[in-house]
Amino acid sequence: MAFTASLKRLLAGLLFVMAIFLMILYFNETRSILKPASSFFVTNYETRHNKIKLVGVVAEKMRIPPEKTWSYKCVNNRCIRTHYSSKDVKRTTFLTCSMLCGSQTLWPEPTVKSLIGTNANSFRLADVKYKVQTPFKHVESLMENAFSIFLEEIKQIRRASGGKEKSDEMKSSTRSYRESTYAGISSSSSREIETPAHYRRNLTTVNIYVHVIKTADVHLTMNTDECYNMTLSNERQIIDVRIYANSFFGARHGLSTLQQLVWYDDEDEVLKIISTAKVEDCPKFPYRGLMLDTSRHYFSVDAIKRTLIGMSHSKLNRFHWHLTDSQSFPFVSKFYPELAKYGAYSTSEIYTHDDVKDIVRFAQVRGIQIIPEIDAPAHAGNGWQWGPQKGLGELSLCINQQPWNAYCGEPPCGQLNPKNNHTYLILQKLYQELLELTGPTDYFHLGGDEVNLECWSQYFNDTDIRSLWCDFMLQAHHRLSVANNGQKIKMAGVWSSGLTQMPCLPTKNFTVQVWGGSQWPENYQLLDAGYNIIMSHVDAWYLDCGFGNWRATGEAACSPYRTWQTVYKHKPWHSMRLNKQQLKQVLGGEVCLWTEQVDESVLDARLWPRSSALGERLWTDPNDENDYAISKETFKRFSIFRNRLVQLGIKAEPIFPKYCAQNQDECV
Ligand SMILES: *[C@@H]1O[C@H](CO)[C@@H](O)[C@H](O)[C@H]1NC(C)=O
Ligand SMILES: *[C@@H]1O[C@H](CO)[C@@H](O)[C@H](O)[C@H]1NC(C)=O
Ligand SMILES: *[C@@H]1O[C@H](CO)[C@@H](O)[C@H](O)[C@H]1NC(C)=O
Ligand SMILES: *[C@@H]1O[C@H](CO)[C@@H](O)[C@H](O)[C@H]1NC(C)=O
Ligand SMILES: CC(=O)N[C@H]1CO[C@H](CO)[C@@H](O)[C@@H]1O
Repeated sequence: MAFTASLKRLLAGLLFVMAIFLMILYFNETRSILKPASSFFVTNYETRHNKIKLVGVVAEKMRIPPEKTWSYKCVNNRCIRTHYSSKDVKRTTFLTCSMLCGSQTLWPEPTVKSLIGTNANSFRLADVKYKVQTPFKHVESLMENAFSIFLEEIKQIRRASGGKEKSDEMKSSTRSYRESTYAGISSSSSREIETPAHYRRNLTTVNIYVHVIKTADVHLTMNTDECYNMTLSNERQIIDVRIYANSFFGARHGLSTLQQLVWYDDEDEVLKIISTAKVEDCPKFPYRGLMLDTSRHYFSVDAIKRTLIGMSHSKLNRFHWHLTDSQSFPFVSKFYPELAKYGAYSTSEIYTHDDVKDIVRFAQVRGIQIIPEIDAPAHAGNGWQWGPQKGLGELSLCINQQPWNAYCGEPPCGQLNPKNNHTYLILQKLYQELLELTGPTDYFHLGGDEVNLECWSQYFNDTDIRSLWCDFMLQAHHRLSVANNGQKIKMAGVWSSGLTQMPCLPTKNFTVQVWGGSQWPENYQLLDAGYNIIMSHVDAWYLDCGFGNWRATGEAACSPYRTWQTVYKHKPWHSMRLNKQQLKQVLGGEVCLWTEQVDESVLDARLWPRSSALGERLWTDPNDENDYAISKETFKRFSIFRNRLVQLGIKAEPIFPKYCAQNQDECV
């Protein structure tokens, strides 16, 4: 009794505190609804050539506590956790052990060759020198920006591990110091107390030379050469890093690999880098995508940037931005602002031209192309209501019509009017401004999925309603060329559907993003018809699945949850036994995050680290000997990579208990 009474009092107290907290939140919220940037801090870079804002977005309070109670020992290529008691021997941190003991830790694993040394040097950021050698000015300035990001992220990693900005300066206090260059770390020899001057002598200068040789192109295409090779060599107190690539994109991948050879040692309070390495690396697939739906829920520019940061480290290179759908229309068109006015969830849940430009530049310097999609003709309702008022007729039909399940796949309904010429003009203008914002491309997504014939047949009595879809897609495709200054865009993307089985879209001009099951016959049918395809199989690469049914009717078609192992092990080109020609038609794959049940508060956890599993599947396409098990070595690398994402401010899901992260191989 007494217990429940005090419990009640405690609960009442808690409720009161929460109420106050919520009130404070509310008042803060009402003041700055637009960009909830208060929890983020923002760093700007300025380049020599022009002022570009390359905002680094990192969660401020992301801290990984140093594990002062444990030291790690390399035994038989495994790091063994031991209790740390002796205060006169320095502890070996988990990362320092893991980076130098056993198999290398790069994610995604390099494809051609990777020899990673097992020695490390300590360095200060101030002693990192950088030189880019390229005849191309644009490449040079982008590489410089990429390098600034490299430095800034290393600072962030240090900060997240409890290191201070100051530690880049020389320490003034005398401190115990263990050898910074490890010659096999299983020895636990310690050194005497050393002076700061001595400490300085043991720091290495890191010279990074980047050579971009062949192409001036700074816009990603399906043919971009993303290969690079990299060597790290160590002579005395100098480490020379040489990165060779044919394009900016290859060189940037090299820099991102290099970053994975750097870590912060929270015992020595110093940054460390592997001292010797040789890497040759080339992606297996040119299209390595991640799709985010910003219509079911809105995501802030900061949240999208965080997503791009995760992608850049996972070597994913296409951000497919499912910008609009029938639920909302957040894009503010210069030509037709009515679309957002009638279609956005609120006046702050919008993307302006400046927002898109900001995101495009943020992505480009991270090696990522932005591929916007205005889904059409289906999945277009809210935002398109104003036609009749402006004398343009019905632009979209069945908007919000009930019962929804008669007229669309999910509420609310809406499907563009295929017989209104104004509808096409609006699309053309939207394509035009999006192309201006995202830059030259050889691939543009037209949507095209899940047309509901019942919706249209209420209005039209054509003998074959399906041909309305063909005509619509061909007209949209024509308008795309007009929007692109009359220049044809090599490939237009459409989602697969029953309609892509009709041979009406020319196979040379359309690429089909296959989202049906990996066993569905459409996979073969589309390949045999001659289409290039991008795979987004619902049974492996849909990240929104497994969170139950969000509506009263209709089955939870999408369950269960796709684990990172499912994402990783999905290798359809293998299970489908594709021949050489068919394999050539597979441009790559894409994870999709539909956001009926996702908003910013859970975004990171839905995407990461599962999307990174796709990163390795498409970059490396590792040949697992055993189809059923994922190797211990993969678990180790993935766990370390996931922790890197956390250090960078991404709230990635853990893949197992922390005990298993600390005790390599013991849980798998
Ligand atoms: C590494 O890049 C350089 C410069 O392109 C090239 O000469 C060399 O052949 C490359 N090495 C390999 C193994 O590809
Ligand atoms: C539709 O509009 C385009 C310009 O956007 C025009 O060239 C074309 O003639 C129009 N077609 C019809 C049938 O009105
Ligand atoms: C249906 O077709 C008939 C001619 O076959 C035409 O007179 C009528 O206007 C059409 N109705 C609609 C809704 O298009
Ligand atoms: C379709 O592709 C072919 C071959 O690349 C090209 O010649 C043709 O112009 C394209 N058509 C359109 C409408 O883009
Ligand atoms: C590990 C390492 O390089 N330690 C060196 C630190 O500096 C002293 C003095 O220069 C050398 O004797 C150590 O070998």
